[in-house]
Amino acid sequence: MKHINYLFIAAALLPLTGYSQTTAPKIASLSTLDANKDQKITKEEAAKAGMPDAIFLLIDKDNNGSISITELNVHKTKNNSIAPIDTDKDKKISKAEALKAGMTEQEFKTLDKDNSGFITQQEWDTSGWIIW
Ligand SMILES: [Ca+2]
Ligand SMILES: [Ca+2]
Ligand SMILES: [Ca+2]
Repeated sequence: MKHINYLFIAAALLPLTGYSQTTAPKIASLSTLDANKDQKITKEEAAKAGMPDAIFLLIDKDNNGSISITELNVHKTKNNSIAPIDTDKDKKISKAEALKAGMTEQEFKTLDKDNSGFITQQEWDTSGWIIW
């Protein structure tokens, strides 16, 4: 299993092959997105976390050039299914699926509150992470 996981990660890290790179779902935590902790996400901060401009504009509802926590939560309420990163469709995120989507092992441990080895939709809902 270990080897398979590494293969997945290696595939996810392949630089700009143009294959699945643009359509693969990305995830990030609020704390990663808001690098300077001022409770808003600027375009620069979003870009650094790998968020495409189009998504930024979508979430920045009032078009003031930054995403407030409120705007982020509105987006999260509407786009919070774990389905895009639940590749084997068992309704929970395994560690392999999480790492593939860009989460670190430490972050996975934090989100997997009951230590089941999986992040459930419920755990995800309260996590402060978003998918785009
Ligand atoms: Ca900020
Ligand atoms: Ca805004
Ligand atoms: Ca799964």
